[in-house]
Amino acid sequence: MRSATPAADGGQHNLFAALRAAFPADLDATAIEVADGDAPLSYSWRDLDRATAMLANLLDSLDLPAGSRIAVQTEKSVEALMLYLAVLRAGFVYLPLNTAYQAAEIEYFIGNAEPAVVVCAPKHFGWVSKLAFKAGTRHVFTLGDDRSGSLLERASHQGDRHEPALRGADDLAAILYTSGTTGRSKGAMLTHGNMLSNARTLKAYWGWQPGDVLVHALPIFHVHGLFVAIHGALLNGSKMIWLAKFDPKRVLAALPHATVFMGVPTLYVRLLAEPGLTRAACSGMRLFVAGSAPLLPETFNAWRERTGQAILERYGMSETVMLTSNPYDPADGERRAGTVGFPLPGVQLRVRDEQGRECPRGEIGGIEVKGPNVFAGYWRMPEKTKEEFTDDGWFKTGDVGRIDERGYVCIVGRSKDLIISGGYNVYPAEIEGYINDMPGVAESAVVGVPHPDFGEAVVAVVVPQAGAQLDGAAIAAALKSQIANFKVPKLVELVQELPRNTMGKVQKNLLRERHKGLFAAG
Ligand code: MLC
Ligand code: AMP
Repeated sequence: MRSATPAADGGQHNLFAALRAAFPADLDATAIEVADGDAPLSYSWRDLDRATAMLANLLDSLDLPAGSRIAVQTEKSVEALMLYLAVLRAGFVYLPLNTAYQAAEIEYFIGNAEPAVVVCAPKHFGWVSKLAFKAGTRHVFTLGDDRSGSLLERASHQGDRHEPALRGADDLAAILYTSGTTGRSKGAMLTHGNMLSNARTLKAYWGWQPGDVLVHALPIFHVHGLFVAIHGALLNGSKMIWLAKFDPKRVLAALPHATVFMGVPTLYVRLLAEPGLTRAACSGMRLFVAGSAPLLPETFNAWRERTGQAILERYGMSETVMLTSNPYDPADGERRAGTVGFPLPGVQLRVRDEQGRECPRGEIGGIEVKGPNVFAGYWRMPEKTKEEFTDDGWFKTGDVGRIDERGYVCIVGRSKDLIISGGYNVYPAEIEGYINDMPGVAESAVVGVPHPDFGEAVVAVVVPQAGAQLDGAAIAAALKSQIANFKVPKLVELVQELPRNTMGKVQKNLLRERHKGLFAAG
């Protein structure tokens, strides 16, 4: 059975079809060069086309209902990228999962999304398949980072031609799990239209041009690495130099052969620690993009001093893909440290105070956005979706900021209780839940404090029950066996009580203040 549903306007809006149309005429040219494999390895555009067709044919052969979710937790590899593209090509819904997630986290995502297909690393097949079959998933495949596993084996029997499923702009392409103020993760539903419109906007705004080569060193389970970087390169028919894992020395070795690099601020901090980062090493580079977390002005300035290049900082979210960007073209203005630039063409952005009044320039309030990039809502959570939109249809980002006198957007904080560590989001409420469930714990508060490498680091402050003997390191070790490693507090402090205001609310700002120098550089 073909899974295609007619596009509402009869046209083809399948994101894959648009990316495929941008492949260069010479399909034998190199599309991806793996820079950190055991041996030199490259993939042509024809390889991408054929392999995604075979994988899409495999998905089609499974007789999945339209709109089926394909959940994927595998190490980064070109084949994992091909799987993403094949899911788009076949018209199903891609659900990427951070490789650090452990059983309890995966159980929640699979239970909530009810994927028809789960693809996992071969070494995790035992526990992942158990969870998946329990949740009603019919197919569990494996995919290793060395091209091992049942997925490619099964796909190898399929034909290498495939007509992309006809998809409307409003049809779902991906679900990204993210979280807001409270409770469990929510699946942000992104459509083909959301992603294609954003990719086209960025292609024009960032001046993607013939001959561009992207160094790809980010994970491929979040917006930055999966959408912004990959869609950018593919929509421009650009080669990618592919690193399965970020390694500053390998990035430096790749820069002379590239023109574009994208990273979270931690990547720039680590590159700056390399003596090999020089003006000469970056002389062929056209564009350095940073985002996913605030880029410190110190980092921006140090980078400019060392390389002669101004990092272009942009701002986005899982729910919206990219929202704002510092200018690429100097005619549009300078790149200003500490700002995330202007709303992208087609994106509307406003700042409102708590009474709902639009703030004048320079005043701080909640950032709200509108545009073709804004998601279709949270998966099976209509109430939550409603809460996150204003009555007049603007999405409340949960970020707090202002628009400066020249129109640049500055993010000054978050109304959502969220820590961003090395570009990964950590929700204090989730970690507090795990800690509070431990024997002997009365209560806890989790905060983010400045960290020279990760931007923010997770710190837990724990109150033992009367008479209980607790050990901070043991609490951290217990968490490490339960949750993704980047969520584990770098420090667990034991205290007799948490500071509270007169309303009884924990004063996290005081905890942040108390610990702000904990990881001070040097
Ligand atoms: C790794 N560790 C972290 C961490 N990453 N701790 C806190 N925060 C992080 N982000 C810890 C591990 O727990 C482990 O600790 C130790 O570091 C080594 O793990 P690793 O996996 O080998 O680390 P490393 O490879 O050095 O990873 C660091 C990193 C990675 C910066 C390369 O975190 C990363 O790739 N971050 C990018 C995230 C990203 O792409 N975000 C985009 C989101 S999209 P221990 O104790 O277990 O040894 C988005 C929207 C938008 O936000 O606008 O783009
Ligand atoms: P997520 O969608 O979960 O990956 O995280 C999105 C959040 O990351 C946003 O709501 C912001 O809080 C934050 N973010 C992304 N880019 C930037 C940036 N350039 N500066 C500050 N915060 C950012």
